[in-house]
Amino acid sequence: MSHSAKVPKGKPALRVKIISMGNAEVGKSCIIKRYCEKRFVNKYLATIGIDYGVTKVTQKERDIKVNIFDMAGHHLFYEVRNEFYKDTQGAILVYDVSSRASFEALDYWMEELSNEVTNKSEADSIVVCVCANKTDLRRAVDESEGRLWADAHGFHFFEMSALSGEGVNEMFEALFQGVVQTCENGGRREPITTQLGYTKEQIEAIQKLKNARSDHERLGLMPGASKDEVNKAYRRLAVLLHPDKSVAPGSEEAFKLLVSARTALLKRCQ
Ligand SMILES: Nc1nc2c(ncn2[C@@H]2O[C@H](COP(=O)(O)OP(=O)(O)O)[C@@H](O)[C@H]2O)c(=O)[nH]1
Ligand SMILES: [Mg+2]
Repeated sequence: MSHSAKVPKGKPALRVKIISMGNAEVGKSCIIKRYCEKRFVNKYLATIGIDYGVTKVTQKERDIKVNIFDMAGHHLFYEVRNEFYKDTQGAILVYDVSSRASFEALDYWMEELSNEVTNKSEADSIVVCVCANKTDLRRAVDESEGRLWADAHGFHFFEMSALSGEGVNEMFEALFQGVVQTCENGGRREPITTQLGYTKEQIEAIQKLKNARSDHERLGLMPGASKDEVNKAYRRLAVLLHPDKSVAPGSEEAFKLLVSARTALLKRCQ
């Protein structure tokens, strides 16, 4: 963002198109305003159609003119929205960590995106940053779940709060860097290599152990399950989640829940 950086000859200012996606009220407009104005605008004006903003940044000594199209999340505005997917280079795909539904809607948004761009190679060239917003609120979605989803799609992942400002700049930096890189690659997106070291199966097992309302449910058993069934279910989960083997966040806590559920169920089998 320095003004002194001269644009090297042969590298004209880049024009970049960024769009926002995600359910209504997840904080898309606030994230953009936070970045563009460096402050949090605590006013809620349901975006009608599209808001449009321009900002300038410098990335690798190259001036970039960023055009940000802030989309409305309501399905109602689909007719307005669909025009604007064309020629997109970067997207922020936002959900609210306090709303499970907004996280579950990410698949819908990806589908809409791939339906609206001309072809798959255009969709694959878009640099996407998944934004887990409102980390200042009580969580309904763990960081590990969000990371896993982003990782499976080859997207960047950032947790943030537009309210405190935490994480917002880092996300935009990565987004612009990714877009410039993609332009320099002739439109091919750099693959993101992450090594999470854990699987969807592990994260789902942890969530189930944490959220289940009974010990039977924790082990995935019907009431009245036999001793053998309890032990079998226990072993399957223990292999998945043993803290010595699993690096999935929450494994230790989940393993403790597993052990105590098994103990309680075996007592009832006597
Ligand atoms: N607590 C909290 N509230 C937020 C945050 N970001 C946005 N909001 C609030 O969420 C509501 C929706 O924000 P907005 O940016 O309009 O969402 P959009 O519909 O996705 O553009 C507003 O009431 C904001 O004040 C955040 O990080 N934390
Ligand atoms: Mg908005």
